[in-house]
This record gives sequence, C-alpha cells and structure tokens, in this order.
Amino acid sequence: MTNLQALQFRQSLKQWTFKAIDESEWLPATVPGTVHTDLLDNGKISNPFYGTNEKDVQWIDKKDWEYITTIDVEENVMNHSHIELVFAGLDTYAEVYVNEQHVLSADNMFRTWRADVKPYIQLGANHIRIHFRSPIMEDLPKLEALGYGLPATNDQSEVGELGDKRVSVFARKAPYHYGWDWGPRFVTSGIWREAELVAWSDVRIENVYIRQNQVHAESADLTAVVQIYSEQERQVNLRVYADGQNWEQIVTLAEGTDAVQIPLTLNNPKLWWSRGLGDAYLYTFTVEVLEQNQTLAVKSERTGIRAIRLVTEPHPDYPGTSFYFELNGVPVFAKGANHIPNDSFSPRVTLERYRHEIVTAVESNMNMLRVWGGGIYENDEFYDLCDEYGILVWQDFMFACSMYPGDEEFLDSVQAEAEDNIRRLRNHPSIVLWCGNNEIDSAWSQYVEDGGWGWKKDYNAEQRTQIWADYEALFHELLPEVVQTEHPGISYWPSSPIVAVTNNEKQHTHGITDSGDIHYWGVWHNSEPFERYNTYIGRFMSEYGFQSFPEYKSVRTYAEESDLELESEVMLRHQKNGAGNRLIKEYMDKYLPAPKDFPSFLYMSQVLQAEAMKTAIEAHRRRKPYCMGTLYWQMNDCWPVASWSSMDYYGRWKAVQYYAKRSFEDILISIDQSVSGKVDIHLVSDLIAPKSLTVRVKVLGLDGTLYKEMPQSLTLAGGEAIKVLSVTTEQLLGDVHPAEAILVAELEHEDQLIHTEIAYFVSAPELALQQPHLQIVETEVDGVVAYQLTTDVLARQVWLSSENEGIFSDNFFDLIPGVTKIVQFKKLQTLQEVEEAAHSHVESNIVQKPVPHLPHFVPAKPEGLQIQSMADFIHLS
Ligand code: BMA
Repeated sequence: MTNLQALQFRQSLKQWTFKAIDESEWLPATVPGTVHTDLLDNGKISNPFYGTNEKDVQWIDKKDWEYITTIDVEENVMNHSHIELVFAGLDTYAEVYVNEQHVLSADNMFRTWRADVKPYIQLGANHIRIHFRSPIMEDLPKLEALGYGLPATNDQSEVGELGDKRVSVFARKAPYHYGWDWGPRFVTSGIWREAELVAWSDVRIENVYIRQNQVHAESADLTAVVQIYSEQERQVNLRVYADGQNWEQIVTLAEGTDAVQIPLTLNNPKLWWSRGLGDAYLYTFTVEVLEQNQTLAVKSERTGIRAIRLVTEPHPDYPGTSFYFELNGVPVFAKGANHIPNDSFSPRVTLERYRHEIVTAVESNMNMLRVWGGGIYENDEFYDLCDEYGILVWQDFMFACSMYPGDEEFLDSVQAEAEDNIRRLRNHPSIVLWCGNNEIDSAWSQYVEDGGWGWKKDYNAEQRTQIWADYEALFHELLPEVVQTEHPGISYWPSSPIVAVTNNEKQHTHGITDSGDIHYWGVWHNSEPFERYNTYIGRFMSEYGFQSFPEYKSVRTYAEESDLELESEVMLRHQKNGAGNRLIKEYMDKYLPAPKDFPSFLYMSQVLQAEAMKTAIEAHRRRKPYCMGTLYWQMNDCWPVASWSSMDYYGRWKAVQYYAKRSFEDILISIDQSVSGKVDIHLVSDLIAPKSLTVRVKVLGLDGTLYKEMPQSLTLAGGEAIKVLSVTTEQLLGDVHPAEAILVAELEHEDQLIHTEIAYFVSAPELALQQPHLQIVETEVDGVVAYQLTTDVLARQVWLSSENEGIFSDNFFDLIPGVTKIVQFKKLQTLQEVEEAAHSHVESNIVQKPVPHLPHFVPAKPEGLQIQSMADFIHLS
C-alpha cells in the first residue's frame, strides 16, 4: 500500500488564542476546549466546581467569544485540488472565517462541519477566526417568537439569572450544559472537538460502512458500503481486506460522490460477544481504491461481527411482550448503568478517564451502558472501548425531559445531526439500540389526561396539538427513518420508557407495565420503601436509582471544613436535587444506625445507596427471563456532587460500585427475604454453559458459632434463574434470637468457594453491633501483595481505603468472626503510564490488529491503607 501521507494531508489546528468579543486582550486557548476552561487556565475565573463558584461564572454564556489561529500552508497542500476545514464539533452558534472570508455557519454542536476553503487559502500564513455567538442571546428571541415556553424540567434558568426563560430546547447543544438534578449550569461555547485542515486530490473515500446483512456461526453476509468522491468518471479496482481475506471488484466511479457496494462473505466468522458470553473479537476492514495498480485512496474501519436483535414478542408464559437483546442467537440479560458525560467540560475527558469508566463497568461485571439523552453522543474512544471490552451500548439521541420545537429548520438540523452521528458510530458492534429520547413520552403523556409530569395543563388546546405534532414528527417519523436508512438492522426505540407506539392510553409507561421498558423512581422521588423494588418489576428496568455523597476526600475538593454540614451554602450547591438531602435522611433513619458526625454521614449515605441498589438489581435478576435488563441510574458524575452515581467525579468507587460488582456476577446467589417469615435462595446464571454448584446455607451467631447448615448440590443450566431453597425463618433460626443471628449463603464450584452472601433477620439498627477488632496480615497471593482480614466480632461494611487511587478486589463487605477474608489492591495507572504502554504497542503492531486491553488497574500495594467498619461511624451503645 502506498504512503497514506501522499494521498491525503491532515493537520490539526493548534495554537489558538481567544477573547470575549468586547475585549481586546487575546489569551492562549486549548483546542479542543471550552471558553470556561480557557478562562480558568488563564486565571480569569476560579475553579467553577469549587465552593459556590458556579454562580459567579454565569456571565460567560451571555457573551460572544472569538477564537483565532494562524496556519501555515505549504506548496504541497496548495497543490491539492480540495482543501477543507473540518470541525468534529463546534459549540454551538459559530461563524468561521478564513483570511476574513466567511466560510461556514454552524448551529448544532453535535454535527461535523466541513468548509471548502480552497478558494480562500493562500501560500504561507492563513488567519482563521471563529465567532461564537452567545447561545442564550441567540435563543431568547426564539422563545419570544414562539410566545410560550416549552417544558424543560432540568434547565436551571434561574441559576443563569434568566428567571423562567428556559432556552435549552432551542439549541442543538448538550442538554446537561443548562443544569440537571446532578449537574451544574455551565453553558459552554468553543471548539469542543478536533479542528483540522484536510487536503486531497482526485479521489477520496468519504465513508466505509460494513453493513451486516446476515450473521450466522458458519458465515457472515456483509456489504461494504463505500462512499467515494472522485473528480472524474473513471474505472477503478476496489479492494477490501480483513483478517487475511480479500475481495475485489472493478467499478466505474461517477464524477462526484458515489456509493459503491461490495458484497463480502466471511466464512466461520469470529463473532463479537458481550462480556461474559465470549470474546469481543474485532476485525479491521481496509478499503483501497486502485487505478492501474496505483493506490488512489485507502481507509480502514474496525468492527465486530454479530447478529443483534431487540426482541419484543409475546410469550405464552407471560402477559405482554418481551424486551431483550439477542446476541448471536443468545438472549442477553443486560446488566449495567446509565452513563452521563464524564465532565461538565467534556473536552477535558481524557482517554484515561474513558478507560476508567469502561474498565470499571467490566470489573463490575456489567455488559451494558446506556448513553443517556441529556448528554452528548460520546467520543469515538468511548465506543472503541465498549467494542474492545464487550460492553453493549444503548444509545439515546440527545433529547431529554423536555418538549422540543418542530419547525423545518429544527428538524433539518436534527436530521443532519442524526446522520452525522450514525455514520460516525455505526461500525461499532457495541451499539445495539438507538433510542429517541429520555422520558419525554411518559412525561408529556399525550393520551392520559392527568398522567405524566403535569406539563399539558400549562397549554391551550392548540398549543398542545402543536407540541405533540412536533414530538411525533421528530421521534415517530424523522429519527426512525434515519436509523432505518443509515443503520438498517438496528432497532429504534422511540422513548425510554415506553410500552410501544399504540397511539392510545396504553402507549405510556405509567406504573408497572408488562411490555416495554420501565424507569422506576418510586423509591427515591416518591419515598417508597426499598422493599418495593421486589415487586415493581417489568420486562427491562432501564432506570432506577438512589443518591449518595462522594467520600470525604472528594467532598473536600469543593468544600472547606467549615462548610461540612448538609445545609451549608456550599453543600447545597453540590446537591442539585431539591428533595435530595431530606430523602437521604428519611431513608437512613429507616434502614441504618445514625451516623455520629458528618464524615460518618457521607460513609453511611454510600452504604444506604448500595443497599438500595442491591435490593433492586437482585430482584430484577431473580425475575429472569420475565425481566431481561437492569440499568441503574447512574454510572458516573460530571463534577463532584451528591448524586445517584456509583463512582464519583474523580472515579472513586462508592460502596455501590462494589455492591454492583457482586450483584452483577454472572452466577448470582441471592437471598430473598421479601416475604415476611420466609427466606428464599435463588440462583441466576448469565452464562451459556451449565455449571455444577453447591449452595450452603448457614445460620451463625454474631460470634461465628455455627447453628445450622443446609448444603445442596445441583447443576444450574446456562441462562437459568431458579429458586433453590425456600424455608421459613423459624426453620432456620430455631431458638436463636433473630437479632443475634447471621444468615450466610455460600456458593461453591468444584470445592472452591466462589461467593458468600450475608443477610440478617433484623434491620441494621436492630443488630447489636459491637466494636470489632480487625486484624490485618500482609501476605502474598500469586506474587502480589494481599491482605488477610479477620475479626473478633461481626464487622459490618468494612471499608478499605488507600491514599493512592485504585480499587480493592472487594470492599464494603461484612466480616464474620472465624472467617478469613483475602483482599488485594489494584492501583490506577497514570495517563503517562497508559500512554507509554500505548506507544510501545503502536510501534510493535500494525494497525490491522485490534488494540489489546492495556491494563488500567495494576496490582500494587495500597499506600496508607486504612480499614474501618460501621462501628467506627456510629455511637455504639
Ligand atoms: C431520570 C433521568 C435523569 C435524572 C434522574 C434522577 O429521570 O433520566 O433525568 O437525572 O432520573 O432524577
């Protein structure tokens, strides 16, 4: 193959400076970036995440900003017949000038923008200027012209000093920039993704799509859909290579852009599997355009070969219709979480941070993330990692909790946005669903007069008709059509949650429905007890959640010692859900002993959240195959805050992350105490192969004395969920006092203990906790430092922490006297270490090969290891 360099020239635009339009001093800027982060880097604003600083930076979004740079263009570039400026993301209303000639108007943050600059570029220095108009000033007139506001529940216009003028819905811009119930309001502007000068001549491959028509174990029937631009009509040879196979076809290219289809058959393809089911094998397909053996253009795309189907069908055993993903013929129980952007200023998210999130998902035994509609279509790296690690992606379009306009200009913009993003992402095998929006169908509730969030009553009949017509045009017509055209074979789901598009009152997910997906927020928003998770179960639980606080170390990054009380101004700034603190306190009073001070409250809030999520996840999994998915709200944070996240902004695992890891194990043993006076033991398998197991149920005293033991051996079929034991509390306890007993369910495979579940017969406040004396002995397992933990009396919620960042093999677990627990630590690799590993990888491999997993966590010794348990955080009586 010829040198790629000669075929196409690419140079990223660096060395930008910026200023507010009404100022004169140009300051250095980082691209990709945002105005906010550039002001921060130049010392013009203080850290917006700290204290109450959020309110002091609200002026930024009311101004226009300019970015300039100079690019030197040499003869070899000038000689190309095409020279373009390509912006992978402009946020949001931007005019681009080259040597003061206007070349582009942009108005949608999610689009890729290209400008033909050949006529304006000159040899030597060229001046590039981008003028960003204030997204607020741009959209206020649209609100005025409409004459009434559209619902936008999470738009914190008041924080932005705009009163009730919510303009977020008019901008095709990340909804969370305007604030959310876990997020601050930073309405950014800037060149938020790569900006490049690209030049080429003659022929260019614009897009390669490896369409998967039919995939079976024996063969995969694929089509390479190749979009090629040619300056003239010509006959060329098109060659496609993958994994040692190649295909060739002679085609006639028309002048201009042409789409060429090359059928490809892969025999015995190595299939792509999600985590837990098999290897996530990836192929790299390279397309080459040749003319008389001369390479004119070449382009590679990586993809995985898999058959994917969203199955929504009736089943004789259950009412309603199913909702599950079938991968290569295997029904997949989806386990995971909802993903939000990793930063309020998303250009700051490094590859390392993406790796941290995806590796955390893998370490937590997940197989799916939902890219939620209030954020961004994520960077390529996010999906690359999901491809590599076998994490399925439920992909929302970026619409959430609001009603949107439906005028032609808006719809055209959304159409282009959907096309750009689907074309960018459709080769990722991880993407298994496109979903129209988050919660809008149920919030508006067109067919149930007093259903939903009460939005409809604010509008007259005419306005209501218009708003719903706009909704349907977008989510029932435009978006499904684009998905059908651009990504055939992948399902479109109009809104999460929805029962199905029925155009009557059965459409919306209100209450427990036996079709479609469900967001269940009765626990939390409606103060319903955790126990309700045991019965509020549908076919696919795509959202449910419970808040907690970040750990002390993280809180101290935004609050001083003197701010450390729940209702301080600083703490309230970092609790965006109005009822949040009250709810945490209410539930904590009910389920846990009272924390002794503020740091203890932080710890206890994490235990509380973890208990809630465990109840939900395990109840959902026990109902397999009726229920086939559980995605808790939410995986991550975009700043340090009290929220529903399982790891905080700094990537620190909260208690719930460790709980999720256990509750998502591919073989689950679950203790169900939801029926009073009864104990049921369930086993759930998410594996394909059967497994021989022994379940050992024990009743112990708080000092470790064994009172009862009930062993049982069985073979658990692949994919099966069964109840293995059902006993009364009386049978288990005999004479033992319920407050003095521990219920243990051990799971063994081939004489190896693979999991221990612990439960109690009374609630946590009723357990007579004593101060445990935890013993810790350093040892080695497989050449890596490990710790043996033992205790004299029951230790609840043992929390290991270290000064260096990383994760423990287990954490927030109960320790029983007489049992030795072994834990290990893995430290997080720094970005530099990851990069060094990546470079040595690039040098030693050819691009064709899938990137192997570079370790993100490496076994290490924790620094300043601390070990505490619940007794340290409460007043012991
Ligand atoms: C769901 C999500 C988010 C929100 C969360 C917590 O509705 O879709 O909009 O942050 O609940 O309230």
